[in-house]
Amino acid sequence: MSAQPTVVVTRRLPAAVEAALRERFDVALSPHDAPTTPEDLQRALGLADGLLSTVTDKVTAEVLAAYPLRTRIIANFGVGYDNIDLAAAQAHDIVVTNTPDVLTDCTADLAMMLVLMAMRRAGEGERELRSGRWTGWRPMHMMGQRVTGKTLGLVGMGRVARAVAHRAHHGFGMRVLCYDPSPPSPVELAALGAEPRATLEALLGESDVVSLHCPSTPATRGMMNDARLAQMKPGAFLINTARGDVVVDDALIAALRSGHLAGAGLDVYRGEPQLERRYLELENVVLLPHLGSATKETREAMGLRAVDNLAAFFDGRPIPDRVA
Ligand code: 8YV
Repeated sequence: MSAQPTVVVTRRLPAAVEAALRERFDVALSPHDAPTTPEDLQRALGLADGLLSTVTDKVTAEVLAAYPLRTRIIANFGVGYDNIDLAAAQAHDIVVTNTPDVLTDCTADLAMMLVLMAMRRAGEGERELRSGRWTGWRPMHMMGQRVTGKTLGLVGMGRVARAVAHRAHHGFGMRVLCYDPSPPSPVELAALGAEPRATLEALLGESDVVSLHCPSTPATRGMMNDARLAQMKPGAFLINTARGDVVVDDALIAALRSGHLAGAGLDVYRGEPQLERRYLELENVVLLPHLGSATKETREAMGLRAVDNLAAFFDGRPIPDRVA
């Protein structure tokens, strides 16, 4: 019997996922569950047939220039794969996969939660209560903004955005607009109650709350800059569950400080886990630590999906979630 393929797993994963990996592969599980260094990754790429990576592993062109390079597949745990230089992976004949679908609902739930938390000032309220500053009910205490009937603008209309549209329109009575260079079909949009806008500018100018659902690409990095934030309605909110580098922090902080924007809800940051410290001083920002897909069910499903991708590759079957 031929030896099983070797797979290096960079982080600890739910028990069922680690068990499935052990069953199929000669697996090196993460010993200390810490983000990898470039050297860790190069060592893994030189030793293993497959790598199971996450958002905290930066698989850059420099990392992939490692010699010798044994790895033939990188199964990324997550729908986003901007942590991997796809062109460099392709140049080295390395297959890259992601884990779509299984995290759609939970990420959409979290985006909706940030809409609600930001508009209803939930973080601010909890901080007041926990710090003992709450003096009791009063008619004008911490008045937020009504969500029902407001206009939600979705930037990007992929799986997660569509799930947010469904929740916002059918669950919260919101009007939903969307902007995507390749939008879903009119029939699909109608079912979600979403109206397309031809330009990002049009969407920004009409939305009470804008939620970002685009990947981080050269075209979207820095997209929400001073000019784009200025195009948002005065008193609007910005929600980001996509990637931190889509937003220019200086621009967002200025818009929040000046009062042009009423608030923001952020789950992702440029240079995670570092974040722009000035956000911490702003009461009108809800800050979460990249929890979009963080439910037991979803993290297990993401892991098993990565295992399926690895297994299909090594079995020579069609690879379900190949992105490169
Ligand atoms: C993951 C995410 O937690 O899937 C994504 O793109 O941002 C998150 O759901 C993260 O990528 C884990 O690697």
